[in-house]
Amino acid sequence: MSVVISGTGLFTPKECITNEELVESFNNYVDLHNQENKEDIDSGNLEALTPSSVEFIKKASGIEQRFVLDKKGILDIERMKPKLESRDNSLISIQAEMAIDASKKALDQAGRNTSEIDGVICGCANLQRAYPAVAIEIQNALDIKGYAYDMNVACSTATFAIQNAYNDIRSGVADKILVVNPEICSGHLNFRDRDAHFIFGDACTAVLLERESQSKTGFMILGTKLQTQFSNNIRNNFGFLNSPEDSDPNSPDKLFIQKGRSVFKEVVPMVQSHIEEHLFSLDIKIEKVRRLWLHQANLSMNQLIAKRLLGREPEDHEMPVILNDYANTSSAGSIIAFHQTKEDFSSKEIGVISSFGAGYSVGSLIVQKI
Ligand code: CO8
Repeated sequence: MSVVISGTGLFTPKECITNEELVESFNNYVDLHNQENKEDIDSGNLEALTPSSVEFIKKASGIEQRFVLDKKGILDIERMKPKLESRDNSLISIQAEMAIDASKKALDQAGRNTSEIDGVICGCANLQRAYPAVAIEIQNALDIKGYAYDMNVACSTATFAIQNAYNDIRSGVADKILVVNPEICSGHLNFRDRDAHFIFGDACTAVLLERESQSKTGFMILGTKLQTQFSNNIRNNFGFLNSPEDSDPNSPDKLFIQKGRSVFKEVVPMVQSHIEEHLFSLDIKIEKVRRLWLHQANLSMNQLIAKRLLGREPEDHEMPVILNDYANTSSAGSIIAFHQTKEDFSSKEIGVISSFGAGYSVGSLIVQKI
């Protein structure tokens, strides 16, 4: 018995920040900071901040813009973080709202009602609260019976969550499960950090999985494979022990920090061998793979992974890129690429969805159009 991805959905925030807008705001902040601290900088007590550049961002990452929940707060140099209204407990939370929108689209695509769903898994790099689970809130709002839970494997959460759903459906625990990835990356991005201020955007994806026997459309999952290996190179120390530890809640380590170069060097070979081993275990040659839907963090990284796998430069249609428009949306990235470019697949054609990121963590799904 196998499992099918019968529908996908995407929530994209209405507001968008171009590289030009982001760099203009960042450089205004740098000018102001350097003017205000001129004496200390001149006397050598403080290092001057260095401006960012549109050319660097495009060249180093491939990112051209990002969608965000709040543009004004991010670009305001007195604030440099999104301004989100606090909602009282009687109102739906922001992440649940994003996920409900994406879920309805996935259900529509699959031709399913919420009454047919047995469970919800909500996974993302940053959850807005510890409990009750955002997944249970989504389950409640959509009137879904069964069970729901949250999980976090940073950028790899979608593939890890899909493996959970896949195993539950195969074992008979459930027939149909919704996996949602509401990523508000702008909430934990340090917009004052020149090395990272351009990297992330916000979005939410939803994937509906169901028993193969019950779906006539979609993509059959031929296999799943997960891998983790500890690294401090992508880290965020925000957490519930910050207060008892008397740790400064505003210190930069409470936001996203990475050693981008090391991540690039270490993760590329990890992902390459991971996908090669996965395909080998299923006796599928790389020539049979029509498309690689890779995690959307860095364009050169994806080009290098695809080149090493294919043994040649990838064609654009073999490795879709959405990070130019969306930036890195953590676990949603590879699913956005899949969602946007899966429609031209013919029956029996094979593709690979692969996520990678903090942990380190790598996940892959080999899928075949029904
Ligand atoms: N403008 C101009 N110049 C800059 C800027 C800037 N904004 N930033 C850095 N530079 C300069 C540097 O100072 C350096 O100058 P010099 O050579 O004089 O020292 C030069 O540019 C080169 O800097 P880098 O070596 O850092 O630049 P790279 O070419 O390596 O590019 C990247 C940096 C884009 C970060 C690249 O290394 C990269 O993308 N690596 C892969 C990262 C990756 O895949 N990360 C995945 C993490 S995502 C994840 O797991 C999710 C975590 C949870 C999400 C939470 C949401 C917030």
